[in-house]
Amino acid sequence: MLSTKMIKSLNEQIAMEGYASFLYLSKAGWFEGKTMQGCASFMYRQAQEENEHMMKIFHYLVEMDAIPVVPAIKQPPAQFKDVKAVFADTLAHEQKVTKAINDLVELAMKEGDHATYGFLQWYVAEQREEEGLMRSILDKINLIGNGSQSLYFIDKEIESLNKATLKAESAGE
Ligand code: OFO
Repeated sequence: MLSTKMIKSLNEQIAMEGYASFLYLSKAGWFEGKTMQGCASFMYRQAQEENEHMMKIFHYLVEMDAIPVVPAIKQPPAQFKDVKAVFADTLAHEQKVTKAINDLVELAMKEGDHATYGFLQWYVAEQREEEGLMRSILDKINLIGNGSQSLYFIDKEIESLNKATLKAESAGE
């Protein structure tokens, strides 16, 4: 049985994952406006993933006989300074989510809640992966440059990265 505090915290995490999904969606829209289809596809896929992360917690709460709360929709920003700023913001946001997951893990340990502790390990690995991915994209942007002549090449890089991720996902990696 989950504690009241754990149910509240997991519901807050549902809201955070839902917001992350919307934030990625907003970035997809921004890239569409710049006709950077590779980056837009990357952001759409991330938005979908975050939605799945949200649903995973939703179903976990149901499984544990607790009530999941559908969060209110908080509006993400729709405008971004430039391509590098979009990915820098993405990394910063993923770091914020990692901190929230770590806090949840600590709560589970404190409460001796082994079921939730085990459940959260998937999120720990996922956040490590996502932070690494965003960091490598920022490194690439730093190499290629962030000026208008570089946008085509950044878009192609992200497009191939996105295709590789999709391929790995369909292979179940
Ligand atoms: Fe939900 O994985 Fe990132 O935020």
